[in-house]
Amino acid sequence: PRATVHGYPRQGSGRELKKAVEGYWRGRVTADALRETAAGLRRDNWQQLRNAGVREVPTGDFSLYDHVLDTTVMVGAVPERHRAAVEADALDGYFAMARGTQDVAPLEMTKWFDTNYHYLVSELGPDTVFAANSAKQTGELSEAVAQGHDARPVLVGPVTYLLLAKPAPGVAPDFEPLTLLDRLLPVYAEVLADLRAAGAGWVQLDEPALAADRTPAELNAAARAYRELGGLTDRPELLVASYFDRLGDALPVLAKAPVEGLAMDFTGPAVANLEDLARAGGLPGKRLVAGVVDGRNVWINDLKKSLSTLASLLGFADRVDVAPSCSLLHVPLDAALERDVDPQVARWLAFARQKAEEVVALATGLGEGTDVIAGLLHANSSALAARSSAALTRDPAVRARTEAVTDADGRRTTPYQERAAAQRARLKLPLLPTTTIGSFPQTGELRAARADLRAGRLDAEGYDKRIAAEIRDVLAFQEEAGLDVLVHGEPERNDMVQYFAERLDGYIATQHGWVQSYGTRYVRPPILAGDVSRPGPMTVEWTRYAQSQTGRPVKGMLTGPVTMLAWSFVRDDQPQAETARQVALALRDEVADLESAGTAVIQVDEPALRETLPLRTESRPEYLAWATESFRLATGAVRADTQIHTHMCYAEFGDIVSAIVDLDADVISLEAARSHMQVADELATAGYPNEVGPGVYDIHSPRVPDVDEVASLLRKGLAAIPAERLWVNPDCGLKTRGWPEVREALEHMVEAARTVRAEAAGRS
Ligand code: THG
Ligand code: ZN
Repeated sequence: PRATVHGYPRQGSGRELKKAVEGYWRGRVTADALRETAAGLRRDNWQQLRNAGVREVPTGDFSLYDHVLDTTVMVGAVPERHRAAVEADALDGYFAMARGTQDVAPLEMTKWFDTNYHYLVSELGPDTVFAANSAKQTGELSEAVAQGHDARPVLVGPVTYLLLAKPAPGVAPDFEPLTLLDRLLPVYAEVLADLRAAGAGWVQLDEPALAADRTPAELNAAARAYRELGGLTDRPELLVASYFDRLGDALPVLAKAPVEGLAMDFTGPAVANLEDLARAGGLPGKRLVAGVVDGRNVWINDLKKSLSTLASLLGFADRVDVAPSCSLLHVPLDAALERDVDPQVARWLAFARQKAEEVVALATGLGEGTDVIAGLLHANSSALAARSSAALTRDPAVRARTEAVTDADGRRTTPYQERAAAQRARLKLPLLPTTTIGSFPQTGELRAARADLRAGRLDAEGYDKRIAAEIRDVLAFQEEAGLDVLVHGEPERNDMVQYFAERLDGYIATQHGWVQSYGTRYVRPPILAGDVSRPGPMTVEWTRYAQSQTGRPVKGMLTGPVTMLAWSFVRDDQPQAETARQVALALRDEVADLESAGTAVIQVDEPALRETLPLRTESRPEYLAWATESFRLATGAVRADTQIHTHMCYAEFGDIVSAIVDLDADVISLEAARSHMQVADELATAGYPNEVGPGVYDIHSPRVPDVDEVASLLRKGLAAIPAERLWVNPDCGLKTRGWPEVREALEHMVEAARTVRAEAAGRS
């Protein structure tokens, strides 16, 4: 058996790729220098894999921005509006599609399945003409071959590519890109022929979309696609890869297809693939690349368990090779770079480099017998045993508390109607109250102050003075602008998850654990390593300070349990529901402390609630149950006259409306400006009983809306939601915006609220 991987982190150990690309954008790095950096990173990655013992390396998985955008270029589906830029200069045109220019909007960005990676959505229509452009794929393959590697190009498969696309602007919204399959397949055929000519023995076609719920028509399309590609004569051997969940109904389709191999995921919910394979009669005559090492978490593999999975797979295919479940793009590069992680925990960690070593060990054990890897197996079992018995992972106090949780703990004792009356009496807000989501612009000065604090150039006292001054400025502006419920602006927070992770026991931080979020933007997700508890208040002091500076209510701002899990690496040794409950109880204590400190309005944000929704509908009810339970557990203990807010960053929440109702927050703010208040209609139709703040201006754009524009959105909102339950707020936090535009936009928002408030009062 061979060890291989589907893809590897692109950024380099010092995020060299980010620096080179951003340098190129600023005109400080030439195109040649950028290409040289990129080639060097690919060379290092292949060498690193080869050194680990991987004998078949991936190519084409590298990207200057996004591999789905690379696929759009490969099939010639450049949108009309970007064509001039691409023709003038391929590289600048590529970045124009990714980021837009002064004149043209970029492609839309969205999440790659249920990961935290974002891809650029291609825009297709009935007039789309595809044309093959294999240069990037053949070029990278040739590099690897020239460097002496046995390489396997990896492409986004045609079915997944079309299923992830959307109708181009101006095209009927019900246009289905999948109808373009017959036009797209000849382009893939040409790319496959080019890759064969460039020396490819195998090509991998990634079809993760087939691991989600698919209609019979979509499955038929997949069958047709692989019948046609498999039927080509001038082509390399084909490996169709799926990951993130079981193949389900797509398994018999691919098993029957005339392709030489399948790569399948056997981790997490996708372990069901094992039974499904048995039921389908295996993959006779095919190569199976078994994804037994979880490619999405940071924990060492249970090698013995994987070996036994592999052993049972041996009977199912002609040849079984070993791989991570998916591309290693989703994990940081190298755990060995972490010098500050507790050595006990360090033994439990496997990032991309360590996962490559794990698949090599498994392939060796499978092929040559476990004796050959006895030392590794022993070290592995002892690390796993240490992890499961460590005090960090088993805190009796935390366990006792989660076990004692009852359903009643997660329910406000008073129904919404009565709470609303109590809150009205306490807060004395006008009709259509105005507020913001929480963060205000994070200026360069603030970031510099934080860097100075870390570097020891600024002491804690000096830093706190800077933060306090910023809070006073932010409050003064809000009072002047006439906002009703104020925020302190979160100047003390680097990131809404990291800030809390640093203040909770059970979480650990990394120094170099960067993972690509989109383009040149990376996150360093904290790691949920142990049982979670709160050593002390996390936000009370700054919230109390802010409240002491104004007579108007200041919101307490927290990150909800689902988001605290979704933007971290979670434990794989207990159900997520248990981890969520631990985080929820820690937040519950914070909520109680804020309430005792006099905070009348507390917002618990859950931007990740919708995006974490499982791909398969069969898994959704269980997820939504723990997601909503943990939110209610965090917020359920407050008094009737304490107002709980939540915020979510998206307009498409159709799948989770009933979960939103179930949160029983007093007020929810949502994105709506870009969808023209459709959200308000949808919530009204669903019978949403509590208060809503559909965002009246799009913070994702620097454009300042004028008063009339906001007022007309508000009137639209009023058509769906009664004035007593409608709030006025922007779409999202203001952290990424500049002060001048924020000032003007909020002034316009308040004026629009006043106008429409007067109209509403006149009517009643
Ligand atoms: N926090 C965390 N995870 C997230 C988001 C977040 N995941 C989803 C979404 N928001 C991702 N969005 C972004 C937006 C900006 C950046 C990264 C992800 C970003 N990163 C800096 C960079 O790459 O230069 C690094 C930031 C840092 O120094 O920590 O700008 O809000 N946890
Ligand atoms: Zn938001």
